[in-house]
Amino acid sequence: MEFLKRLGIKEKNFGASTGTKWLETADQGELKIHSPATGEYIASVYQASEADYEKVVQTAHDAFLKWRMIPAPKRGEIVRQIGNRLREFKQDLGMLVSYEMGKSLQEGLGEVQEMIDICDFAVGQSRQLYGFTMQSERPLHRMYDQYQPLGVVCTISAFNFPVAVWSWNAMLAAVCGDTNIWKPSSKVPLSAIASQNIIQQVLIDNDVPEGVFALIVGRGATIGEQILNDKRIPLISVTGSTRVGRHAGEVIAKRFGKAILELGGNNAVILTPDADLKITIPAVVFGAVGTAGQRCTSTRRLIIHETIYDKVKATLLKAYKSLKIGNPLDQKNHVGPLIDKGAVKEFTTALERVKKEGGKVIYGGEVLEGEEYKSGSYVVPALVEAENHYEIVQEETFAPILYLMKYNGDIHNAIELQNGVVQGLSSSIFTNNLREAEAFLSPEGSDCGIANVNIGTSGAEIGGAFGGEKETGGGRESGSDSWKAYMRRQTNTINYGTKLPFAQGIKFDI
Ligand code: UN1
Repeated sequence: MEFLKRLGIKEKNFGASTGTKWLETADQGELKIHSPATGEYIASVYQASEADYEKVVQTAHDAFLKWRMIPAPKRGEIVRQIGNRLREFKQDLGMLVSYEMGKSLQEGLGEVQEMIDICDFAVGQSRQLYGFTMQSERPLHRMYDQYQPLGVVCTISAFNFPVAVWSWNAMLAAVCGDTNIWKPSSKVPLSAIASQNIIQQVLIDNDVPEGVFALIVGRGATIGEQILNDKRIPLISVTGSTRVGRHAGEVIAKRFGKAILELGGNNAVILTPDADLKITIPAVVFGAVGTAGQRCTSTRRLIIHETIYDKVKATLLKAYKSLKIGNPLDQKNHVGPLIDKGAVKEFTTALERVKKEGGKVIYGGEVLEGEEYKSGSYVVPALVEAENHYEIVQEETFAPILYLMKYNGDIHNAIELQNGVVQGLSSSIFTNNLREAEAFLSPEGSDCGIANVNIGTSGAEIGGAFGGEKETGGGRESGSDSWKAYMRRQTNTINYGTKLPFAQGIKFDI
């Protein structure tokens, strides 16, 4: 396929790079990557060895010592050029993301657009990275805080966003003066290798120190554990399940490392009697079936006022019936495959469990068969009537299942249901009622990291801080002031007088 060639994907690819140099290990096993869209074999990736890991970390560390002394706007200039390269390759990389991961081409292109956007954002940020100036209580003293580069950062990304989440972390890290090691999901390493190939030319053209943008594809049980335990890596950003994140968080905390954890979500949309259904229905359907329900931000629960429940249910049923399921590269289709057969199993198991608990599957749930679906990863998105307290509803199932539930009375009852789960990533309300919207956004409103009004739970812009509360992990990445996590904060007090007054008026004469 031509686009694979243009992205530098060969039949067999190495899994570790220090920036422009690929490490040529070929004896640690090969990942054979098939497209969940068609079942076709795409290419293979050699997994990195522990020795490769050692080399990558050392190179990233050596690079940090140089990179941190390059003025931030000059580092921003590299990121600006990376953004331009990504613009050139948007179509090809978007296609690979869609082909390797299974999300629709529109969403694949959207993911690359997120990469471009975060590059632009990081370039602007590179001329800011502001600290405060404070007023000292002592005469002839000056006090301020400044942000210093932190060191080697590692981004462990998940299969569902094969490239964007890396760029949120790596581009900010780069302007902050850090170097970045990327450990992508072993389910989608080709998109990572292609991204590395795309940025490589910028690194060569600008003589960027080897190790500023590194990549390592390897086993979680070996390389992953090495990363978590490695004191040379002061910050690790982990996107994944709550189970994976809990373990990572514990290991990193033990060595006083910093962690950004983007873990599970169990995102709800509240529909009040004042919701404008014209915009609500497409938002809910996109939120629930986009990326085949495999976004952290996917809509999983719909909390509907009892007075509009039947109407919403009927409209949703109609919308679900019109969904076209099939090859995500074909733009007429709305829903692509799940990532693999394991995910299909989780989907069907969840539906079995909800039925046992008293839920009612009112649409979908089938695993599709036939030539178009021969990868075995296609399912019909499910609509299920359920209750919030069911065990399965309390869990995040990474698949297109939307649980419908009723609330009665006022908005506070809906908010209680929305907050009544252990996760806290994204939430939204559809209403034209100012009081309801403001209650939802108030201190007694949504307890999530993201709370939207008249917008779905997924599809956040990069300009906001992205992340969640409770078991979602508490980290923030991407926009707003998330950059601060990638820097070391330092308070400076300078005495430019001839006396030594102590703070708090303490007398100490010698
Ligand atoms: C994720 O699912 O891990 O808000 C990230 C969104 C995307 C990012 C999702 N911008 O849906």
